[in-house]
Amino acid sequence: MAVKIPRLAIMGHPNAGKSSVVATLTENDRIAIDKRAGTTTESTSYPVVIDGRTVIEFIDTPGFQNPNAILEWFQANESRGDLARAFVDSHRDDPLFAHDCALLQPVAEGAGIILVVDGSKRIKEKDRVEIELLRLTGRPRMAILNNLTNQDRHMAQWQDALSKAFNSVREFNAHRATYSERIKLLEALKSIDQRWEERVEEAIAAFACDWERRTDQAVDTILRLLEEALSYRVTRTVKSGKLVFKSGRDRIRDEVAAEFEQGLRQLELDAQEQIRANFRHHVWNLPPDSILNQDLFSDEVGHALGLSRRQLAMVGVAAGAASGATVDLAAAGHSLGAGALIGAFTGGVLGLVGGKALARLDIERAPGTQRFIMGPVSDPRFPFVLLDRIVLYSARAMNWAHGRQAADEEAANKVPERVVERRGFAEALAQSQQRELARLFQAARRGRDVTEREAACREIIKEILTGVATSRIDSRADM
Ligand SMILES: Nc1nc2c(ncn2[C@@H]2O[C@H](COP(=O)(O)OP(=O)(O)OP(=O)(O)O)[C@@H](O)[C@H]2O)c(=O)[nH]1
Ligand SMILES: [Mg+2]
Repeated sequence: MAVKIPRLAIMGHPNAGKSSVVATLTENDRIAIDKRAGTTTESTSYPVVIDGRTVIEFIDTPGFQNPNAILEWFQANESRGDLARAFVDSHRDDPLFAHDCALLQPVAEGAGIILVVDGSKRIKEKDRVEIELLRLTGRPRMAILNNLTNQDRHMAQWQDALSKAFNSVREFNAHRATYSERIKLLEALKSIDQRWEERVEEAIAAFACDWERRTDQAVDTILRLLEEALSYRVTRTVKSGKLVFKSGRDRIRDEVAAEFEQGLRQLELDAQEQIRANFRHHVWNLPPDSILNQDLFSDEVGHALGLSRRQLAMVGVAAGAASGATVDLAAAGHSLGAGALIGAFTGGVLGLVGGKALARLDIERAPGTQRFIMGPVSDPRFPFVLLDRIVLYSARAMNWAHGRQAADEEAANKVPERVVERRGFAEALAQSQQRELARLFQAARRGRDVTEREAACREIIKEILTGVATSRIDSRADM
């Protein structure tokens, strides 16, 4: 028999977390998940399509309706071999078993089984019935222990009961699983049926390739954001008549500064949107105090992210020396957070703002008009803050399991508490890497060709992103 795409039916009690597992494995956050039991009422197939090719397929199911009756029938007919198929064949027209036939249909057609159990609950008789029933189907089968309420005391008992009946038993948390944990689960699928090995290998390779491509796309988005933000300017031409009084000048200056800030915020939002879509998220939950909820120019963001003053001075001087110009970065040692900088905007219509401002304002005078030009960003700290924030956002997009959706994190069954570091990523880079980035920032700010600098920075940013998507979720994703 030709080996087809691996298909796996996800079975288990109502509310065991079946749909959550499917959503996480297929990166589909549109699958209905709810704290009430009975959310899934029909079996639905979710193929994973990569490059137009289905590599694996998961079938979300509502679980059994009459497990006792099925088990009894299986036990009475054990000699008939392929029991799932035999059961479906002989109950096809029985309305009492319409639901169970629909559930067993994919299994009858050869699908493997993933049983999802809530390992935090005690094993009950009906669990044993289902375990035995699934064993008797003879299909390749894996059991997933989803520890919904973080109670370990029944886990050993589950392991014991499941390992006797399933080819593989794994702990898997549909809310916390990272990319690498998803891959590990797929790896384990290889062992549940040798005939699948090659196809599962292929599926894993496709997943890995796709992830790499998405990571590269995220790096692209980040580089573009930085370059666009650093070359961003706002220009406003005003009739001189409107600038006779100081109040008029101040108003224009404030408006131009506000537009400048708003433009930068929008660039960040656009980049976030691309990254969110790249990692296929439609919903997720940000804790109210998340640094991603704070304004880009707030003190809190300015303090938590970016380089320390000392680091900045170190890379600033070096970058300046290398390019023969020290104007921008020499002031680095004195700079405050980005938030303080824009607040310290005092240049007025005369234009020169000084080392503490986000950007300088120039005014070009022509007969009858004046042109206000704000930008590009001159604060050497700002691009590092922006980089840190978009990396944080990416970390969240990469690590937020799709089955978690916008789960109520205050619920009793929430994920483990962790101490969240309130620090960015740029600070932890090697000085040579910080310097490399500072050079790119400076070139972008000066409107120079950045292609030459980009390659090294691309690698640095990719290294950061790769680092955040390992088996342990980087706690900073919760910042
Ligand atoms: N904390 C936590 N909650 C989870 C996890 N997996 C599922 N849940 C929650 O458990 C509840 C049920 O999840 P579903 O995925 O809808 O369960 P189901 O087995 O598909 O339920 P039915 O379709 O009703 O049979 C939801 O409130 C989920 O958010 C998990 O890994 N951790
Ligand atoms: Mg469901």
